[in-house]
Amino acid sequence: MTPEMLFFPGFYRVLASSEALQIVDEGTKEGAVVDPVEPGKVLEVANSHGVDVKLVLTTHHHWDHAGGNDKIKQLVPGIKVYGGSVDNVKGCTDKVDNGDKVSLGADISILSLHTPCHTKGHISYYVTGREDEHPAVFTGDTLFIAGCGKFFEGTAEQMYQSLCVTLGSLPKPTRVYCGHEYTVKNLQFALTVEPDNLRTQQKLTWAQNQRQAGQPTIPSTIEEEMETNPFMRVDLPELQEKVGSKSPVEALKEIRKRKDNWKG
Ligand code: GBP
Ligand code: ZN
Repeated sequence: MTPEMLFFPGFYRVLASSEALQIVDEGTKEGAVVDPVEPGKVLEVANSHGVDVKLVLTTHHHWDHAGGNDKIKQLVPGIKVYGGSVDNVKGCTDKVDNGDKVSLGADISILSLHTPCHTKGHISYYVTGREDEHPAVFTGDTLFIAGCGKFFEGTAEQMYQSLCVTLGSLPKPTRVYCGHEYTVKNLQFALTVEPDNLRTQQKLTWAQNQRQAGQPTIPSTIEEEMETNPFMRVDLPELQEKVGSKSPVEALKEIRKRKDNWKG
């Protein structure tokens, strides 16, 4: 996929390519990269846009997210590499905890949100421009479009807190950038849980068209996820009922179990 300027002309923009997501402050051309697994390619894209990469935001310790950190440190001396304080992220220079803030360039603020369960120290990064405008969140393998990450290092209680409380409390228009393009499969699964959800049906048709045209289905928004992502809809009594559960956490556990066993 060729790099694309996805949105936010003005204070900042997000460059998305198959290699990494890049957040760029328009005023200073300073940039941050999220989970840069192939630093050579990432830096080539950054250079071609005149971007000076100052920092790395690592969502979690898995190699397909943190595996490029040592290399990018060699290529960009002095670069800061952020990662969750309890996640043991390769090459991490600056450990972050829930609520820690980092700034980038003139206008960008980055807030660390601890979103454990996929890994125990997983961090999602909430990014805003001047005056809290243009919110975006980089959710790694915690929140996928219409899905969520496997519970490798945590419980359904933790995933409920991460997805439905921490991420679910962000402003509705917040753009959601996740770590993998699983959208079509996730929406097909979502329809096994809620066959009559019109928004899910419509989004599946849209996502299939996007993929056929070689386009990404990312970003989504928190609002769209609340409408279509079964894992984020477990507060709804009708959804709990559909999966034979009596509480949000019990429903989340049941939906994850069904997804783990679903063959597609
Ligand atoms: C698919 O759909 O492509 N093969 C399947 C699933 C995130 S990557 C692949 C899969 O298991 N993906 C992981 C996940 O959480 N999926 C959600 C879901 O299936 O609903 N990873 O690469 C995964 O985290 C990894 C790396 C895992 C190192 C463990 C270690 Br250790
Ligand atoms: Zn992972």
